[in-house]
Amino acid sequence: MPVFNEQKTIREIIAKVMAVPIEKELIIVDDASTDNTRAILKEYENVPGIKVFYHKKNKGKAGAIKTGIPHTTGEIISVQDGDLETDPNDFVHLTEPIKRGEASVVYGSRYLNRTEKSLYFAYKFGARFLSWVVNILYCQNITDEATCYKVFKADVLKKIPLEYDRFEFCPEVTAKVSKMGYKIKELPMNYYPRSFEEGKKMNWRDGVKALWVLIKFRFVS
Ligand SMILES: Nc1nc2c(ncn2[C@@H]2O[C@H](COP(=O)(O)OP(=O)(O)OP(=O)(O)O)[C@@H](O)[C@H]2O)c(=O)[nH]1
Ligand SMILES: [Mg+2]
Repeated sequence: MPVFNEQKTIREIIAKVMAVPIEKELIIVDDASTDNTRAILKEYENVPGIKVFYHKKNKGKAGAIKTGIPHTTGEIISVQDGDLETDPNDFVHLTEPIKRGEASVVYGSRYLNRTEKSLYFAYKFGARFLSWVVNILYCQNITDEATCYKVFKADVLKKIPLEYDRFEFCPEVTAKVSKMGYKIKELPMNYYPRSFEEGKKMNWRDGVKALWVLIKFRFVS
C-alpha cells in the first residue's frame, strides 16, 4: 500500500484490508507524507500482519511500491491504494485465477460488466484510450490499464525491473509483463471514485506520460 497524505482514509482502508477473509500481509510504505498520516501509521507498527516503512523523501506511487515489494513474503502480490476508491473484498475473486494456476497476472477492471460510475469523463476516456493502446501495441485484451488492482504471482512481479517512480507504474508494469509473454486476465471490480476535493491527485499530464511510457517500452527494451 503506497500512501501519501491519506490521513482521512488510512485507518478505514487498513481495517478493510485486514478484514478480507484471505491469508495475507499488508506492507505499507509512507511516501514522506506531510499531513498526519505518519503519526497514524506509527500505531500500526507492532500490529501482527502489518509492516510499515517510511520514505525520508517523497518519491511517488511507484517509488513506494518498489520499496514495498522486497518486503513481501506471500505468493501473490497486489497494489492497494491508501484511499477508499476500491473494495479490498475484491481480492477474494481477483486472486482466484492465480491460485487455480490459470493466470499469473490479473487486473481488476472498473469498466467490465457494469454501469459506469466515473466522476470525470476525461478519466474514463483516458483509461479506455490507454487500454486500447495496450491492446494494439502489446496484443492484450484489457479494458482498464490504469486500474489500481493489479494482482501478480509474486515471482513474476519480483523479476520485473521497474525504472519509473511516479504514476508510470501502471503503463510500465503492463508493458513489461506483456513483453515477458504474460496474458493479462481481467475480472470486474468495484470502484468508488473520489473527487479532487476529496484528495484525487492524478491529472492529464500523468495520462500523457502513460501514453509515452507505453510507446517507449514497445520499441525500446
Ligand atoms: N499522488 C501521489 N500519490 C502517492 C504518492 N506516493 C504514494 N502515493 C499513493 O498512491 C496511491 C494512488 O494515488 P491517487 O492520488 O489515489 O491516484 P488516483 O488518481 O486515485 O489514481 P490511481 O493510481 O488510479 O488510484 C494513493 O494510495 C497515494 O496515497 C505521491 O507521491 N503522489
Ligand atoms: Mg486512488
